[in-house]
Amino acid sequence: MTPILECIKNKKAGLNPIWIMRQAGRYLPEFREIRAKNTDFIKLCLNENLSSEITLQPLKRFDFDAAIIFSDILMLPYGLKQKVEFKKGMGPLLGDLNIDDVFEYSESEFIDRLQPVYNILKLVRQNKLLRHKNTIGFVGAPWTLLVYMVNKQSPKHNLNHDFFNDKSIIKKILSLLDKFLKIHIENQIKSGAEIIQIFDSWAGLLDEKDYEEYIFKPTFKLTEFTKNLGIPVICFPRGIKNYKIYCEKVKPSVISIDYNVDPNSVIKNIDIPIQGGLNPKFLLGDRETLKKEVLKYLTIFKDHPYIFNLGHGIQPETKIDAVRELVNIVKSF
Ligand code: 1CP
Repeated sequence: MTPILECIKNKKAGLNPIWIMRQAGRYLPEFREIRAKNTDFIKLCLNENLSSEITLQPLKRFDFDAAIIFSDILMLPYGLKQKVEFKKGMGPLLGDLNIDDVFEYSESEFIDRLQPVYNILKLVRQNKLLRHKNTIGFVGAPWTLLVYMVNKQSPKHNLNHDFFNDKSIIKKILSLLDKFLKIHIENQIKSGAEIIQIFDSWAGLLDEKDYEEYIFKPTFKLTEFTKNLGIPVICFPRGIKNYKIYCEKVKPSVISIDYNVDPNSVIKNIDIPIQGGLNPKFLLGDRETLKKEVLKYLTIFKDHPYIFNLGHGIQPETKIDAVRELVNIVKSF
C-alpha cells in the first residue's frame, strides 16, 4: 500500500507522507511559462495535455507522495453553464446562474462538459512518476461553491449582504450542488482518483449557528457518498471554529487543519488521521524558522497518523529551494 493509504486506512503513524496544497501552481517557473501562453484559465483546465503535464510538474521536482489533479473547484459551476472567468488581480468572476435551466439539465450534458477533467486524471494515473504514490481528485464543499455561485466573485473582495435573503434560491442551489458534486466525485473516482479532498475554503465566513445547515449536513452527504464508493475523503474546512464537532458531524476519513489551529489541542480531541497545518508563510522566511516549525508538527504528530501538508495553499512567491528543504526535513525525520 502507498504511504498515504497506509496512513489513512491502516492508521499507521510515523510515515509522514507529504503533498502540498496548490503544489501545481504559480511558484513553479515551468507552470508560469505555460500559464503565460494560456491566458484563459478555464481553457487551460480543459486542455488535457497541458493540465496533465502541470499536474506532474511538482512530482518531477520533489518526492511528494501524491499528485493533485490540476483543475479548479469552479469547474463545477462551469459544468453547470455558469460563466466563470479569471481576471488578473481580481480572481474569479462568475456570470448569472440560471437555476431553472440547470434543473432541466441532464447528467450526461454535465459530464460531457467536464470530460476533459476526467481524461486528465486517466492520463496522470498511468504515469510512471505515480508508481507507489496516489492521485487526488477534489471538489469544493457545497458552502464554498454556494458563496462563489451567488456572490459571483471572491468573498475576499466583497460579500453581498443580501446573500441569505432568498432562502428558497439557496435551498435550490444546495440541492443542485448535492446532485452534481456527487456526479463529479464519482467520475473522478472512475477515472483514477484514489482519494477525494473537499475544500471548504470559506467555512470561516459562517456563524456557528449556521454550520448545521450549510456545512455539516451538505458536506456529510458527500463524505458518506465517497466513502461508500470505497474511497477516503479528506476535508479542509478552513477557519471553522471547532474541528472536533466538525469531525463528529461530517465524518471525514482525514481532517486537514488550517494554520490557525493549535496542533496540540487538535491531537487531544481528534482520533482520525490529521493532515496539514504549517503556515505557508514559513516557506518565505529563513531556514532555521522553517525547520523549527516543520519539526514542531512532526513531533506533535509523531504517534498519530499524519499527512504532512500546509495550512493553506503555497504562496506564489515561494522559492523552489524552500520546498526542497521542506521535503528533506519531512523525509528525514
Ligand atoms: O495562474 C493563475 O492565476 C491561476 C491560479 C490558480 C491555480 C493554480 C487558480 C485560480 N486555481 C488553480 C488550481 C487549483 N485550484 C488547484 C489544483 C492545483 C493544486 O492544488 O496543486 C486546486 C486544488 C484549486 C482549489 C481552489 N480553487 C480553491 C480551494 C483551495 C484554496 O486555495 O482555498 C479555491 C477557493 C479556488 C478558487 C480559485 N481559483 C483560482 C483562484 C485564484 C481562486 C481563489 C480565489 C479567491 O481568493 O477567492
